[in-house]
Amino acid sequence: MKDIFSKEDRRLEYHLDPDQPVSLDDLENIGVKYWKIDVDDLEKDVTFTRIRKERCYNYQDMCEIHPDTLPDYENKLKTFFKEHLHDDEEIRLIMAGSGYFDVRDRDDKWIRIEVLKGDMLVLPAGIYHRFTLDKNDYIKALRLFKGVPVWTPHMRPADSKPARQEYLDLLKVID
Ligand code: KMT
Ligand code: NI
Repeated sequence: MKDIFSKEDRRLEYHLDPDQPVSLDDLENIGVKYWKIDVDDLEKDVTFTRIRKERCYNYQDMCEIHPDTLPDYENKLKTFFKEHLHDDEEIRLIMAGSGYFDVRDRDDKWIRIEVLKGDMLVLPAGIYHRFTLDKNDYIKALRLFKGVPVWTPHMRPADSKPARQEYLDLLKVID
């Protein structure tokens, strides 16, 4: 993947040459979790109910990325696309629209994860990542959290953060 992005370029699909599709096992191997959820009937979706309970996700709100609904739209998008990590998991359930989460693999190379309606993704605390809209320029996502939400991004380099060290330890365990 090219690493210098214009506003348009970063909204494109990216493939290695030759193409190398990413499997759910590849994601699991770096601690990223994924489920498919029926967002048209969320409260009846047993997977969603189970995950929320098991993982203690007791907070949720809706994040709609559109110039009319997201205050400070342009700056927020810029920040989402700067490589960063969090002290906590980043949990998103896509209700509508689409976009890309880029995460670093074990070799520090980017993996581009396309998210669509019904995709539920958990990025572990301490993983370097970024987010961009795609060419459709719209996404609506449910943000979940355990406890009082903290969305603070720590821009790379953030290697001295405890969450980073804990993530590196996690990688050793799941290898
Ligand atoms: C984030 O933290 O990158 C976001 O909330 C992106 C929008 S949710 C798909
Ligand atoms: Ni983030």
